[in-house]
Amino acid sequence: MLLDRDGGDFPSAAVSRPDGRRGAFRLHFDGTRAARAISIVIADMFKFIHAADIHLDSAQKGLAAYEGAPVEACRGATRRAFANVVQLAIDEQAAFVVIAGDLYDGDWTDYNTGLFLVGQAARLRDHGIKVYAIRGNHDAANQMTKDLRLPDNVRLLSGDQPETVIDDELGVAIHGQSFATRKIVHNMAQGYPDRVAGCLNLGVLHTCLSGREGHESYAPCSIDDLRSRGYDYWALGHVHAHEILREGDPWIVFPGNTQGRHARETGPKGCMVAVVDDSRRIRAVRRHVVDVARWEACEIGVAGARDLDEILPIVESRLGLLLAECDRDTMVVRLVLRGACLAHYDLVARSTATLNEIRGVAVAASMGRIWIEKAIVNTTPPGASASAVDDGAIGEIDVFLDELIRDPLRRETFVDSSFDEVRRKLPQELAGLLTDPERHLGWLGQVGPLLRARLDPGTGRQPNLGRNNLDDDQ
Ligand SMILES: [Mn+2]
Repeated sequence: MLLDRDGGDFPSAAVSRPDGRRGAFRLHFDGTRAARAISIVIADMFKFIHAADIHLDSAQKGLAAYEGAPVEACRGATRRAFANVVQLAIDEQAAFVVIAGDLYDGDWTDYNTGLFLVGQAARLRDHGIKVYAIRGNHDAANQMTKDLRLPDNVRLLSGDQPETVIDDELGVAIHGQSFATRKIVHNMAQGYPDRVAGCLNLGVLHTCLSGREGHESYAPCSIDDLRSRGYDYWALGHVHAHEILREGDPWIVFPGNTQGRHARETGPKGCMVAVVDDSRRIRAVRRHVVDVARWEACEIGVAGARDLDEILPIVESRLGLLLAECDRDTMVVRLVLRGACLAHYDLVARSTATLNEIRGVAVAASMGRIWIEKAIVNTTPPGASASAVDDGAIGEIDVFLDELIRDPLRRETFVDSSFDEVRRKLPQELAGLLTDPERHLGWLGQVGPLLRARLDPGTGRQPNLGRNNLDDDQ
């Protein structure tokens, strides 16, 4: 049996007791006696896992459109990340797993999603591990047209009203409520039941709290609402970025999602392991990383670079650093180039070639582990306001573009009127692309250099004129 040091002088280890309860024993050495007496102290303790936003079978957005993208490596990433959660629960001998909503990305396209979950739940059941789950906005009851019976170790909490499940054996009360419909805008936490005396009290809730950036107002509530319930740990879901809002009295935790799904869900993704001591108090909470394909954003300064040849080695060394820090099999990187440089004109005018040169460097430097999802060119011409010296027609255009870039209101009015006719002719799903302000900024940033490259012989460059480069990158 493996013994590990438990922060003190005595080795200890988790054990399964004959009565099925989990505990820990510590060996106490009495050094004063010639023959050392060893006593074994059994202390009740258990662990639980808190995960949320698994989004089973969610697509990895922004990959499929490109030949050579690691679509295969990323397909099934959400499944493998969840299998890692299950394996973690088994390795940690957890008593139960809490899933705080959005287990599914939405309605299943077929039964395979559900069958996968049945298989994983059965793995947990075979190790005596229970699952307590609620539905979130993505897998709200009214969103799901298909269903499967789950193994009996899984308890899905009601969407009709908040309910409490008590595990007498462990002395745990789990309070929670599923989303019955996708859009729940009232404060759910206020209706949660009172704490159960003598138990460890867990609240499971899918919420945006009081509005997190980029999230709509789902079941909003305040930290005070949560504290007022008197629970020990709030297992939250919905916000995909990991955040610990309180470290005790009570613990309030967003584990974040288990697998990033697009370029804005960057960095390590995982779940929480909580250790509960023999007096039903949470002794420790730690995070465990489970994602399999890592999304990263990487800004690279290329100020002063004269051409792409000078930029590629800079990119290569930065990607080398990223690679050294990441132990996942696949990384998907959105790259942003910044800085005033002569290379700017070429980068913008030949954006497709630039992107693919950079992809080539990434693939070569990483043995195929890194895929560049996008290379966004946010460079500027050399000399901060070089355009100001140009008082001809191009100079006027530069000034106008500059104003649009600086003034959001004017920009939106301009874009609205310019795109009005195009928008009416486009199918709705494409027309939506024209309303994204970030996209507008990106386009405007490219217009000046493109015009300059095409019209101004002073730049000495003749980019290929037959291609429309405006929609390449943004
Ligand atoms: Mn979610």
